[in-house]
Amino acid sequence: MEVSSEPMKILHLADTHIGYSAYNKLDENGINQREVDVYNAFNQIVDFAIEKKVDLVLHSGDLFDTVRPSNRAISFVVGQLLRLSNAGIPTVIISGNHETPRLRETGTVFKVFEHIDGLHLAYTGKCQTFEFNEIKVHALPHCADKERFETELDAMKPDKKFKFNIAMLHSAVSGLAVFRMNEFNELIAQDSQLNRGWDYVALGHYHEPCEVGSNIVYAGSTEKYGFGHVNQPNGFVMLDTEKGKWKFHDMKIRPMLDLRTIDCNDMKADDIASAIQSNVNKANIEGAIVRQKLQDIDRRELGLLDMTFIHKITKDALHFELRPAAKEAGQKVASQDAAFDSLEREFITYLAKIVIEGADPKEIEALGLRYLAGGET
Ligand SMILES: [Mn+2]
Repeated sequence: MEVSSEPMKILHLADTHIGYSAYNKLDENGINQREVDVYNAFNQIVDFAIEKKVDLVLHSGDLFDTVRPSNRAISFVVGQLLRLSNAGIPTVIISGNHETPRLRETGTVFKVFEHIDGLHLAYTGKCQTFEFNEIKVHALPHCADKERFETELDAMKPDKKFKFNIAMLHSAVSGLAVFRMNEFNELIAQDSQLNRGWDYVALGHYHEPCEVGSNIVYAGSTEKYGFGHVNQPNGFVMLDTEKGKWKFHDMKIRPMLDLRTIDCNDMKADDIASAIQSNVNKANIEGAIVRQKLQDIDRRELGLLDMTFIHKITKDALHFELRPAAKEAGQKVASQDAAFDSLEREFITYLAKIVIEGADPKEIEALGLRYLAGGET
């Protein structure tokens, strides 16, 4: 058999978090609008892959938002993977920390996809390799066990028999800079573990697209799942194996706006409402997800804020939230906003999403929060 030496166009994406939903707005079919937005982002990328006739799709983990996605989320993904399969586009997917069960007995949603033609899955906590002509993909999924992850990662190396070697993993990266999500079960790779002569490292986990080292790339997330990376672009990466060059493609998604923080010191409720109105008027909030931070607001004035008025001036937004950081009598308190993406909050959110076998979630939560407060790990 003659092996083709055609250069390949590879699409790298990650962190699609299918099944994520938020806020109260429903679409015309009664489905949570943010859940639909997250589906739409994935759908857009599959459209692009088919239209541009890409040769290979790599998904670097957190395909799903949870270990047990809904039937709707699963059937949506089956549909999209079949579209790629029917178009003759091979796809490699590794599991991420959001969808990997802690215990094997829980079973994995990835099993559902095993019979799709051209789909290659790595989800059993060990590195698997897949070959596409002169390209070899070394795919390391999330591991429930950190030591296992280290062992697998350390054993990975480019195969010189292939022209182009790609490593895929779903983890934080630590080195001169640190790229992490502060998630309870995240794994961390040292950048030295990634600098081993790979032609490309397709990373998932960190939701902001960025290059950690030469051709070591986070594709970023395809949507925004909170205000954590509010000002960062969302999309995917296109990689050209001939030139070894990659390019980030920005996608059009629903706007998320963090309005300018209002310093509420010495302000009365009416003045604060006017300041909010002024911020809202300056922004285009139609259909957007909007947050307004109120710094050092007096608790009394917060209680007097005319919420009917604020609701009226923000009704065109998909979602509008106020984030007040109250001022205690005579003393400044740390902004509640700082806690927004805190480890504690992340931990509680995470617990709510997972199923813990044989344990009381409330006890786990209390225990975890105690550890976090004590700085123990
Ligand atoms: Mn993620």
